[in-house]
Amino acid sequence: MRSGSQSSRNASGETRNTRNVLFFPVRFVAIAVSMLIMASMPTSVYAEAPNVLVIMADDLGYGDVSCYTATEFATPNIDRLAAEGIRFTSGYCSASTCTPTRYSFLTGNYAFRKKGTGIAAPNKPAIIQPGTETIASLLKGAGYKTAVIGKWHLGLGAKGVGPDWNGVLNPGPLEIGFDHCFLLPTTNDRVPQVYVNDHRVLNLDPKDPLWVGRKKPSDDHPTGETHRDTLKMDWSHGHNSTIHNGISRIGFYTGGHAARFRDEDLADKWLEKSVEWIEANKDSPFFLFFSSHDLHVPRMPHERFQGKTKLGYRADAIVQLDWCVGELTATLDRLGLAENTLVVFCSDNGPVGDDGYVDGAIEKMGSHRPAGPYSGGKYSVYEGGTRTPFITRWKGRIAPGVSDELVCTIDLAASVAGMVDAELANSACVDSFDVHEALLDASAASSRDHLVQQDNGTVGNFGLRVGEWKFLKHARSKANNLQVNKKLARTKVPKYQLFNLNSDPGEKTNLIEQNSDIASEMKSRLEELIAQGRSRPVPSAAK
Ligand code: NG6
Ligand code: CA
Repeated sequence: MRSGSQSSRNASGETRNTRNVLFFPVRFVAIAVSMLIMASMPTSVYAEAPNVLVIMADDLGYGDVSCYTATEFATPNIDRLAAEGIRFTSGYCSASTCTPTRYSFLTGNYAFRKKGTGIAAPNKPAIIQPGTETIASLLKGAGYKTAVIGKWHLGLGAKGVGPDWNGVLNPGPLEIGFDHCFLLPTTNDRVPQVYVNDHRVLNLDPKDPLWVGRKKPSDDHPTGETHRDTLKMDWSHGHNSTIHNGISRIGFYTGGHAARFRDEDLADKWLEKSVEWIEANKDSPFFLFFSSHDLHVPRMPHERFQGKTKLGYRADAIVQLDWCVGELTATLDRLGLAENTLVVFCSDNGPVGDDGYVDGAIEKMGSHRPAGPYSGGKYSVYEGGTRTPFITRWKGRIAPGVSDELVCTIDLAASVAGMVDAELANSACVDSFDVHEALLDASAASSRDHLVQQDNGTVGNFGLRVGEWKFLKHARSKANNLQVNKKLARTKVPKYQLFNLNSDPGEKTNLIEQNSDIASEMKSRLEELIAQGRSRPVPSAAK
């Protein structure tokens, strides 16, 4: 199987590389010959350079979809994806906040290795420097068309300068391997509420320039504090600065009125742009990073989804996300691409109840458990912070199943490189493991035997999972040990903890005293993984 797929990857790679450069007669012969070669191969083996569609949800927990543990509402489209593909029970993102997970998903490097990878502020310059190998640059190098549509939150603009909102927003995604981007540049709760199309803010009227800053621009500037009674959704903590669409945000901005979006329209816009881009690029291999803002606060789904569940806008936003997944897969079906597209569904961090707005998420939670059986959620290094829904589907190639193998969003870079046979330098994507065999086969073992989990930035809270064991190191005596159905609270935590995830998935019983040998071994391993600057082993021939 392995050697078969290896040679076919080479064959299909050559076919793709010749796609745009050959003149008609040569091209015709090349196509005819390659069709003959392909016809003689089993189809499942021929197509090892599929389109790649990564759908990343925002703040979606392990228990937030019905093919995992949700019972209070249904996510039929995500469930169908899982039923047609592989549902991973140990699928992770690498951090429990957005920016570090997205950084490591794209670069294949743990975010804790690089300063400045915590939750990015509105005027943050580009975090990933041009020249850095990313999942997008790897696939672009392999002949793919590449795009990111949706939430970015990885900074824009030059180091020490930041985004030039009225000019060219460079560097950004286009400088690290994407051919096209259509972005929510920061988060939906951070200013400004505008779209970025490639290098520019879309629909910006030069006569109404956009200003973004940390300080109130004038004494009479309306904010969530001064005009609280006008808000359509109140804030609970933070989020009390500039008001747009009846919702006050983090940070201040003025101008750019013609460019501003309505929160209710975001999901439709991501979809519209994605369908447009897929249609335009369906004849070449493509990589689309569909980066949904759902269900990040302010949770303000389109009117047609408001009230769809009994659980308020948090779950309504999940239903909206599920609808997007359905529309994306329907688009693949309509264009005949489902059997040539690997779809990966994942999340950027675990769930949170009240993340700064009064949207009833906690009050209406009822018996729903957003993190499923796990403790913690967004901001924490307990399993709930990073163990999230993780699904792969490739119709006709992946046999449906459930896998307990360890896989992480950070592995997607090396895995797609392995899948399409693109060369991955030892110095690139140093924490990304090629787990593509496990991603494509529920019975295959993952090449990843451990995973470091982090919270936000470089504070120093870590989790290390090895097999059934989970070791935690907390840098401070208090941490976000939140229960998702309660208000965010920092509680006292011991510096080190050890849990057996098989017998205690909820990480309730600290076994550090009883298993001091395992704990000290894992502590040394964690220190080593941090200190050695990489975790993917260098092949011995290259040492
Ligand atoms: C926090 C915000 C939270 C959210 C988070 C980033 C406050 C009080 N809290 O600082 O609302 O925006 O940053 O979320 O401002 S993430 O999913 O993009 O990482
Ligand atoms: Ca997030």
